[in-house]
Amino acid sequence: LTQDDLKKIAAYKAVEYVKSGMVIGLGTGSTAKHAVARIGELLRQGKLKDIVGIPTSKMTHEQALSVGIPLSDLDSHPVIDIAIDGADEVDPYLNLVKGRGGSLLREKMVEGVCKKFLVIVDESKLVNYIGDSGLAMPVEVIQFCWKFTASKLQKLFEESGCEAKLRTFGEKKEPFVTDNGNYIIDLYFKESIGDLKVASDSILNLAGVVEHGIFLDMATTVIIAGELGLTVKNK
Ligand code: DER
Repeated sequence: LTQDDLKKIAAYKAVEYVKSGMVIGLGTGSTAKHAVARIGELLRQGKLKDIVGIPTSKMTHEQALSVGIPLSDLDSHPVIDIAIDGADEVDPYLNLVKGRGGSLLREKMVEGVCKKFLVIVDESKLVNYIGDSGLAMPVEVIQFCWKFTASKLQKLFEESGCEAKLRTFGEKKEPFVTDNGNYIIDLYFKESIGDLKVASDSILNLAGVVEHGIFLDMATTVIIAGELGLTVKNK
């Protein structure tokens, strides 16, 4: 089984929780993409009816339109039945790192108001503690004086050997701009950042910060697809 097969298996399992008439938060990334496609397929087959999708990015908005999912937004649907989304890291307490695809702000807004937040991952996303993967922990910041904000973030976690980098893309290393017109500062840690609530609050305390990619105590169910099969962990 390829990693994408595993992502698809987890995504299809999550869509089994979707019932006709529900308002569904549609996640972003290569795993959530399979869930969006599957919902569209079930709508076309008439196996699902009266679904309203709330996309978490422009990319997901486009994909959902292309597979025929009727869309709306949080202004019209401030409460969501189920959100389905991937994650970059999942710790044993079901805390997450998200945002390596750059959609963390809209994801956190949508997934923060849903009755059930189903996280779909392949087993490579499981970590012992947040930041353990050595991969980026994203922070969405305003563009104004981003260097100042980046240096504040780096200083905040200097005991954890933090390195703060502006996310860029392409040949010319252009700054990545989110759907919301902001920049992303990726934080890389050498050691654990300790208490996640303290870390989260201290990041959000910085005026130039919009949101960060630690999703604390938000997942209600994590669906993990591994070589040996599916595992469903509930909060
Ligand atoms: O960027 C994001 O928040 C994505 O949802 C990410 O957390 C998971 O993306 P993937 O399914 O492509 O690994």
